Amino acid sequence: MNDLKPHGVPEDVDPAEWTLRISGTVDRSVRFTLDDLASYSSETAADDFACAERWVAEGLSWYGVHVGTLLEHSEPTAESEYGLVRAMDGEYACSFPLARLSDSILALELDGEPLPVEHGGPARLVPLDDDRDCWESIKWVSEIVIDESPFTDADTAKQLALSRIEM
Ligand SMILES: Nc1nc2c(c(=O)[nH]1)N[C@H]1C(S)=C(S)[C@@H](COP(=O)(O)O)O[C@H]1N2
Ligand SMILES: [Mo]
Repeated sequence: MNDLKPHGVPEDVDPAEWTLRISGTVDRSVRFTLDDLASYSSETAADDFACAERWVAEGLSWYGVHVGTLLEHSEPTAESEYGLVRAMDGEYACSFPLARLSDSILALELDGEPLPVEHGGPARLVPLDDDRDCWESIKWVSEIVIDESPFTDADTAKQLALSRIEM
Protein backbone atom coordinates (compact mmCIF):
# COMPACT_ATOMS: atom_id res chain seq x y z
CA MET A 1 0.00 0.00 0.00
CA ASN A 2 1.00 3.59 -0.42
CA ASP A 3 1.37 6.07 2.40
CA LEU A 4 -0.11 9.16 0.84
CA LYS A 5 -1.98 11.08 3.47
CA PRO A 6 -5.66 10.15 3.67
CA HIS A 7 -7.78 13.22 2.98
CA GLY A 8 -11.56 13.42 2.87
CA VAL A 9 -13.30 13.08 -0.48
CA PRO A 10 -15.23 16.29 -1.26
CA GLU A 11 -18.99 15.90 -1.78
CA ASP A 12 -18.92 17.01 -5.43
CA VAL A 13 -16.67 14.12 -6.36
CA ASP A 14 -18.51 11.22 -8.00
CA PRO A 15 -16.11 8.89 -9.84
CA ALA A 16 -19.02 7.32 -11.77
CA GLU A 17 -19.68 10.71 -13.38
CA TRP A 18 -16.07 11.23 -14.43
CA THR A 19 -15.10 12.56 -17.87
CA LEU A 20 -12.20 14.73 -19.00
CA ARG A 21 -12.97 17.70 -21.20
CA ILE A 22 -10.35 19.68 -23.13
CA SER A 23 -11.50 23.06 -24.39
CA GLY A 24 -10.35 26.66 -24.95
CA THR A 25 -8.12 27.76 -27.82
CA VAL A 26 -8.33 24.41 -29.58
CA ASP A 27 -9.59 23.34 -32.98
CA ARG A 28 -11.56 20.49 -31.44
CA SER A 29 -13.17 20.44 -28.00
CA VAL A 30 -12.92 16.85 -26.84
CA ARG A 31 -14.31 14.78 -24.00
CA PHE A 32 -12.78 11.50 -22.87
CA THR A 33 -14.41 8.78 -20.81
CA LEU A 34 -12.37 6.33 -18.78
CA ASP A 35 -12.95 3.71 -21.48
CA ASP A 36 -11.60 6.12 -24.13
CA LEU A 37 -8.37 6.48 -22.18
CA ALA A 38 -7.74 2.73 -22.20
CA SER A 39 -6.81 2.95 -25.90
CA TYR A 40 -3.99 5.47 -25.35
CA SER A 41 -0.40 4.58 -24.78
CA SER A 42 0.38 4.58 -21.11
CA GLU A 43 3.45 4.83 -18.99
CA THR A 44 4.62 4.07 -15.49
CA ALA A 45 6.48 6.56 -13.32
CA ALA A 46 8.16 6.08 -9.96
CA ASP A 47 7.85 9.00 -7.60
CA ASP A 48 8.38 10.21 -4.05
CA PHE A 49 5.53 12.58 -3.27
CA ALA A 50 6.39 15.47 -0.96
CA CYS A 51 3.76 17.85 0.41
CA ALA A 52 4.53 21.39 1.53
CA GLU A 53 2.93 20.37 4.83
CA ARG A 54 6.13 18.39 5.41
CA TRP A 55 5.13 14.82 4.84
CA VAL A 56 6.50 12.52 2.19
CA ALA A 57 5.11 9.37 0.58
CA GLU A 58 8.03 7.39 -0.77
CA GLY A 59 8.29 4.97 -3.64
CA LEU A 60 4.94 5.48 -5.34
CA SER A 61 4.32 3.96 -8.74
CA TRP A 62 1.91 5.84 -10.99
CA TYR A 63 0.47 4.37 -14.16
CA GLY A 64 -1.41 6.50 -16.64
CA VAL A 65 -1.69 8.33 -19.92
CA HIS A 66 0.76 10.90 -21.24
CA VAL A 67 -1.07 14.25 -21.05
CA GLY A 68 0.62 15.55 -24.23
CA THR A 69 -1.06 12.80 -26.23
CA LEU A 70 -4.48 13.85 -24.94
CA LEU A 71 -3.78 17.51 -25.63
CA GLU A 72 -2.74 16.76 -29.22
CA HIS A 73 -6.19 15.33 -29.81
CA SER A 74 -7.76 18.70 -29.14
CA GLU A 75 -5.42 20.37 -31.64
CA PRO A 76 -4.44 23.50 -29.66
CA THR A 77 -3.82 26.59 -31.82
CA ALA A 78 -0.15 27.27 -32.56
CA GLU A 79 -0.24 30.26 -30.19
CA SER A 80 -1.55 28.24 -27.23
CA GLU A 81 0.83 28.33 -24.29
CA TYR A 82 -1.08 27.58 -21.08
CA GLY A 83 -3.42 25.00 -19.68
CA LEU A 84 -5.71 25.48 -16.70
CA VAL A 85 -6.47 22.19 -14.99
CA ARG A 86 -9.77 21.96 -13.12
CA ALA A 87 -11.00 19.26 -10.79
CA MET A 88 -14.30 17.79 -9.62
CA ASP A 89 -13.95 19.55 -6.27
CA GLY A 90 -15.18 22.89 -7.58
CA GLU A 91 -12.89 25.86 -7.45
CA TYR A 92 -9.61 23.96 -7.15
CA ALA A 93 -7.62 24.84 -10.28
CA CYS A 94 -4.02 25.27 -11.34
CA SER A 95 -2.43 26.70 -14.48
CA PHE A 96 0.62 25.26 -16.23
CA PRO A 97 2.79 26.19 -19.18
CA LEU A 98 1.60 23.83 -21.90
CA ALA A 99 5.00 22.19 -22.36
CA ARG A 100 5.13 21.25 -18.70
CA LEU A 101 1.57 20.00 -18.69
CA SER A 102 2.29 17.88 -21.77
CA ASP A 103 5.14 16.15 -19.96
CA SER A 104 2.90 15.16 -17.04
CA ILE A 105 0.91 11.98 -16.78
CA LEU A 106 -2.77 11.55 -16.05
CA ALA A 107 -2.50 8.76 -13.52
CA LEU A 108 -5.20 6.09 -13.46
CA GLU A 109 -3.45 3.57 -11.23
CA LEU A 110 -1.33 3.79 -8.10
CA ASP A 111 0.91 0.91 -7.05
CA GLY A 112 -0.78 -1.44 -9.49
CA GLU A 113 -4.35 -0.76 -8.40
CA PRO A 114 -7.00 1.56 -9.85
CA LEU A 115 -6.39 4.95 -8.26
CA PRO A 116 -8.59 5.10 -5.12
CA VAL A 117 -11.04 7.99 -5.04
CA GLU A 118 -9.49 9.35 -1.84
CA HIS A 119 -6.24 9.85 -3.76
CA GLY A 120 -7.84 11.46 -6.79
CA GLY A 121 -9.34 8.56 -8.70
CA PRO A 122 -10.28 7.95 -11.34
CA ALA A 123 -7.68 10.38 -12.72
CA ARG A 124 -4.98 12.49 -11.12
CA LEU A 125 -2.48 14.81 -12.77
CA VAL A 126 1.08 13.84 -11.90
CA PRO A 127 3.76 16.34 -12.93
CA LEU A 128 7.15 14.66 -12.67
CA ASP A 129 9.65 17.49 -13.15
CA ASP A 130 11.98 18.49 -10.31
CA ASP A 131 10.17 21.76 -9.62
CA ARG A 132 6.73 20.29 -9.02
CA ASP A 133 4.71 21.34 -5.99
CA CYS A 134 2.28 19.10 -4.13
CA TRP A 135 -0.80 21.17 -5.03
CA GLU A 136 -0.02 20.68 -8.73
CA SER A 137 -0.76 16.97 -8.45
CA ILE A 138 -4.44 17.57 -9.08
CA LYS A 139 -6.85 14.92 -7.88
CA TRP A 140 -10.16 14.24 -9.73
CA VAL A 141 -9.03 16.10 -12.88
CA SER A 142 -12.12 16.97 -14.91
CA GLU A 143 -11.16 19.67 -17.38
CA ILE A 144 -8.21 21.27 -19.13
CA VAL A 145 -8.81 24.71 -20.58
CA ILE A 146 -6.19 25.84 -23.09
CA ASP A 147 -5.33 29.49 -23.67
CA GLU A 148 -2.83 31.62 -25.51
CA SER A 149 -2.21 33.94 -22.54
CA PRO A 150 -1.59 33.09 -18.87
CA PHE A 151 -4.42 32.41 -16.45
CA THR A 152 -4.07 34.57 -13.38
CA ASP A 153 -7.08 34.88 -11.08
CA ALA A 154 -8.24 31.33 -11.73
CA ASP A 155 -5.13 29.70 -10.28
CA THR A 156 -6.46 28.80 -6.85
CA ALA A 157 -4.71 25.54 -6.04
CA LYS A 158 -1.60 27.00 -4.44
CA GLN A 159 -3.63 29.42 -2.37
CA LEU A 160 -6.02 26.72 -1.19
CA ALA A 161 -3.23 24.29 -0.40
CA LEU A 162 -1.18 26.82 1.54
CA SER A 163 -4.20 28.06 3.45
CA ARG A 164 -4.48 24.59 5.00
CA ILE A 165 -1.00 24.74 6.43
CA GLU A 166 -0.67 26.30 9.83
CA MET A 167 2.44 28.42 9.75
N1 LIG B 1 -8.51 18.40 -6.67
C1 LIG B 1 -7.61 18.51 -5.67
N2 LIG B 1 -6.36 18.06 -5.87
C2 LIG B 1 -5.44 18.16 -4.89
C3 LIG B 1 -5.75 18.76 -3.65
C4 LIG B 1 -7.09 19.21 -3.46
O1 LIG B 1 -7.49 19.73 -2.41
N3 LIG B 1 -7.99 19.07 -4.50
N4 LIG B 1 -4.77 18.88 -2.68
C5 LIG B 1 -3.37 18.82 -3.14
C6 LIG B 1 -2.37 18.69 -2.09
S1 LIG B 1 -1.90 20.10 -1.28
C7 LIG B 1 -1.77 17.51 -1.80
S2 LIG B 1 -0.52 17.38 -0.68
C8 LIG B 1 -2.18 16.26 -2.47
C9 LIG B 1 -2.62 15.24 -1.44
O2 LIG B 1 -2.79 14.00 -2.04
P1 LIG B 1 -3.41 12.80 -1.21
O3 LIG B 1 -4.75 13.24 -0.70
O4 LIG B 1 -3.51 11.68 -2.19
O5 LIG B 1 -2.47 12.50 -0.11
O6 LIG B 1 -3.24 16.45 -3.41
C10 LIG B 1 -3.16 17.67 -4.12
N5 LIG B 1 -4.19 17.67 -5.12
MO1 LIG C 1 0.11 19.56 -0.15
